[in-house]
Amino acid sequence: MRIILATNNQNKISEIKKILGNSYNIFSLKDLNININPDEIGIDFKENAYIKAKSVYDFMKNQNIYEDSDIILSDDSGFCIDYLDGAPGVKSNRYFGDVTDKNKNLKVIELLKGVLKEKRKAYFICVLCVLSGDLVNYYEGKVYGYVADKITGDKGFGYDSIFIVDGYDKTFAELDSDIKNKISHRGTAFKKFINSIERNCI
Ligand code: ITT
Repeated sequence: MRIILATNNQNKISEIKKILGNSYNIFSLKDLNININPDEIGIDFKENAYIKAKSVYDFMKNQNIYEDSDIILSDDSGFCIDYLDGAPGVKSNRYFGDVTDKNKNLKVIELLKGVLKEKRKAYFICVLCVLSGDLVNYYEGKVYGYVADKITGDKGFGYDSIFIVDGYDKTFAELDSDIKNKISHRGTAFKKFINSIERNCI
């Protein structure tokens, strides 16, 4: 069984490989020479996750490289801030335009300038779409915390350096990757996925 990661985000690939460990046969799109970047036009995380997995599935079918036991796995994730009515949310990658992660984080800090801690609540969400032939399954994970008023830490990616996770007095970017993966939105969604595989539900 091959697990094909339907993502072009190298940071996600690294995290996913760490979470899944050595027990699975994992391929990136690059490994299979698949060069596609579908438009994420869905209205929510689930729709976008499906769009990404289905585009890779259709491409592989067309190229005759899809094997019956293949699992295509996509990850649609985002950062949702209460004070911004859930933004950047489903548009987390492009909400602030084509700018660096650092500039996205600075923009968030600016938008929340002067806002009290109680009103800075936020969460990360990850929705996995797992597609194998006609079977489609979804797994969701969330992690709660609040938005910091400055950038701290240099690990991780995206909004990690401004997200202080509940139960820790640290941003995700200050935590070692194994701790982040244990408690993160992605880690939780993958726990559910692994559970399904182990129960032979996929
Ligand atoms: P693919 O669609 O190719 O998978 P992407 O980066 O466009 O890559 P998304 O559409 O799911 O992926 O965008 C999610 C964005 O949310 C991502 O680019 C980060 O900015 C942010 N994000 C997701 N997971 C994160 C995490 O664990 N830590 C920090 N930021 C994260």
